[in-house]
Amino acid sequence: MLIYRLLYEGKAKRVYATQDPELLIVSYKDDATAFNGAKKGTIQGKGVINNQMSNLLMARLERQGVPTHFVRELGPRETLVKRVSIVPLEVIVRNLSAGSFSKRYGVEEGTAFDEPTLEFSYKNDELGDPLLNDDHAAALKLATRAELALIRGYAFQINRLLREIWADRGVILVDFKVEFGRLPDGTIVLADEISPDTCRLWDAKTREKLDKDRFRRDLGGVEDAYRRVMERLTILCGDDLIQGHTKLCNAVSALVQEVR
Ligand code: ADP
Ligand code: AIR
Ligand code: ASP
Repeated sequence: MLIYRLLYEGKAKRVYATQDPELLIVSYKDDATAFNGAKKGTIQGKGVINNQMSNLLMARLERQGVPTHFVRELGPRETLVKRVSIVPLEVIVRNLSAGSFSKRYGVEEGTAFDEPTLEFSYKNDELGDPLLNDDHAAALKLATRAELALIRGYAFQINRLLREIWADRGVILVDFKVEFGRLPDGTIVLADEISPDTCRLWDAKTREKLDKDRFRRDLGGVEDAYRRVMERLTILCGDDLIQGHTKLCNAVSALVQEVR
């Protein structure tokens, strides 16, 4: 996958075309923005962490039945993905009240909901990503009713799976934002990224914030939080490595027996 040209430079990633029209390369930057780009900065090493974390989590989700754009990690910051036409919706799932929900509805941050709650925002920087409901999304023809139902189902499934992964690592998944896209045949898949830029992740014991809120709110220790939360996740990577190693050993011993 050598030939590429820059198609789009976003706030956190660059997107390159490849010689295959159905595949793209995304490259994760250390640039950080908040409040629709009003606040700008750099989080050293973020691109590498977000790339690797997103890939680990997407690979895991894919194995558990959620179709994703992930194809293959190419480098510390670069990943090959299936090209999709992005559904211009920010799909947000919340387990505990935080951020804009707490502000909008006057609910204390950290209040747990009886069941996860979902909201859509219109992915449109000029309009400031306004909140919208299913009827608005259908009226604006952002997605069909059937697509909205599918996206909603996937979003809750992703929440169940991610919540469990993080709970096993002593981390509370407070909320997150995902994006979906359409493959050329219309199949809806999970796209974009899953990282501390797009999830609120709190230490389960201390409730310390281990995500982009440290940058948004000038809490300090931003790089350290990204590094620590990634370290927690690589324990999960260990499981996968052990599984891979076992498979390899079995294959080698089968081959040795065949040769004998
Ligand atoms: P933004 O556009 O919000 O500044 P990024 O810097 O993360 O965000 O840029 C990545 C862009 O690529 C986003 O607009 C995202 O919707 C889009 N994108 C993510 N995955 C894919 C994909 N598989 N195919 C096409 N576009 C994608
Ligand atoms: N998010 C929303 N827009 C961009 C991003 N990354 C994510 C936040 C948070 C969740 O969506 O990182 O995890 C809800 O954000 P908010 O600000 O609506 O409370
Ligand atoms: N990434 C978005 C922005 O630049 C929103 C956020 O993460 O706060 O404004």
